[in-house]
Amino acid sequence: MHLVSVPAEPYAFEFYPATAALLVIDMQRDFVEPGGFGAMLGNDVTPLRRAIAPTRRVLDAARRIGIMVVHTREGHRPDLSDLPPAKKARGRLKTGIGDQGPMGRVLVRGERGHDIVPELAPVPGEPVVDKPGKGAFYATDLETILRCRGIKSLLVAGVTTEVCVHTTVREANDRGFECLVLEDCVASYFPEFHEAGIKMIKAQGGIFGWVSSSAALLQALEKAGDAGAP
Ligand code: TIU
Repeated sequence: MHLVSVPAEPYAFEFYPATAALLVIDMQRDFVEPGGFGAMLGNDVTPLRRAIAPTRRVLDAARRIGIMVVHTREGHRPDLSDLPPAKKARGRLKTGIGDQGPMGRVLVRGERGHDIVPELAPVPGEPVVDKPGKGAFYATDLETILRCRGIKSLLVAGVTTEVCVHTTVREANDRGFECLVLEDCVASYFPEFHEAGIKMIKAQGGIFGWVSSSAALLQALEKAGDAGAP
């Protein structure tokens, strides 16, 4: 099993494919397509869609090499019993979480809007973690799933940079996982938040993670000869 070394900031990110997982965060229609939750918050979804293609390239490589892939989805039970009243009330939205929107009930499990975009759809064997909050470790079995596979390193893609990606990477870092955030595979509705969010991760010696790109990761995997194949 070969060590993969990815040029990254603040310094090279090193991992073994057998103990790494690609974590694809909340690439759901509700965030990246018009008419979903993101749009209802007043956002233009276009910047988020730019993360789809590079994430797909990384996903293809992970599947080929045998790197574990885990998907997350933000959303709630149809009876909304796991929706905190404070989250429901937030934003004073005309159409909010649980209400009927153009893609079904907003951020509700089983609805069209809640599902992952077809380009990045999970395949059998890839765990999908449904989460009621912004962080993927809060009120989920993600940590158990990762520990059972001996995962130590996380390659992170998804949306949005400063909300669910940041919260999840912070949670992961506190639990001892090393996180490489792929700058072009994460996105925000706000370019300035994306930029600042990325800077925060890698500042202070990589205070809670590393930052690189999909191209750098793919090249490093190639250089290692896709050597982590189990
Ligand atoms: N609004 C926003 O930027 N994000 C979220 O509400 N959820 C996620 O980031 N997934």
